[in-house]
Amino acid sequence: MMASLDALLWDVDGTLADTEQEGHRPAFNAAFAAMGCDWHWSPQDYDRLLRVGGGQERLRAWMATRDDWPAEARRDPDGWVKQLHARKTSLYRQRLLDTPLPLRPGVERLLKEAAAAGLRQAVVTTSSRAAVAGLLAGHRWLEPLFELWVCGEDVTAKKPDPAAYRRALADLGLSCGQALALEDSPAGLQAARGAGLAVLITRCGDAPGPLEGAAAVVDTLESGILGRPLGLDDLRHLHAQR
Ligand code: XBP
Ligand code: MG
Repeated sequence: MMASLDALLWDVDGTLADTEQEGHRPAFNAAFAAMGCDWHWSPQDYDRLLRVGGGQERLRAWMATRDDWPAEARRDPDGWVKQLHARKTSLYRQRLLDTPLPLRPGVERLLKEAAAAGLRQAVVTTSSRAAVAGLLAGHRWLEPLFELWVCGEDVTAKKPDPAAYRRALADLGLSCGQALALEDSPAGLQAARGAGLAVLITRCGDAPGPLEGAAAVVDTLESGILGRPLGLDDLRHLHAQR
C-alpha cells in the first residue's frame, strides 16, 4: 500500500528564498574584497559554481581553476579558505539581519497549509547552521514550523550526496516513502532522489544539470502547474505517483 505523505523536507538555499544569488554570492564577493582579494563572482560564474555543494568546497573548486591566489592563500590554503568562509558567513548573516530576504512565492502559504494539516516539516540543507539561522532570523514565525534542521555540519558529504536527506529521514524516524522533498537545483534533486524521495522542483537560477526524475518542475509554488498555485493536495498527488 502507498505510504501517506507525512512530512515535507525543505531545502533552504534557492527553495525557501533566493539566497544563492541574492545572499551567498554577494557575501562571497564582499568577503573577497574585505580580505584584499580582487576576485568577483558574477551571477553566471555562480550558477556554474553551484554544481559544487558547500561554500568552502565551492571556493576550493574555484581556486583549483585559478593561478592568481592571494599571497595569504598560497602560504596557508586551508586556513585562508576557512577564514574567508567565516568572513562570508558573518557578512551573509549581517546582510540578512539588516534586510531580510523575502521567501519565494507560495512558500509561506504552503508551509502554513502543511502545518495546519499536521504534516511534519524539516529543513535539509548543506549550507551551514549559521547561514540557516541568518535567513530564518528574518522570518521568526517560521522557526517553530520546522521540527528539525539538518545542515552542512551534520553530514560528512554535501549534496548531491544523499547523506543529508538520509540523516533527516533517520532523525524523523520516517521511511523515504512517507516524505516529499522540495528542492531547486540539480544537485538537490540528485541528493533527494538518492535517498529515495519524491521531489518537487521549484526552479531557481540556472545551475546546470538535469532535472529528470523530479515528480514535477515548476518555476514557483505560486505559478504552479498550468498557472494554478500548488497546494497540499497537489503535493499529495505528486507523492502518490512516485
Ligand atoms: C546549499 C549550498 C551552500 C550554500 C552556501 O546547497 O550548497 O553551500 O550555497 O552556504 P543546497 P555555505 O541548497 O542544495 O542545500 O557557505 O554555508 O556552505
Ligand atoms: Mg538549493
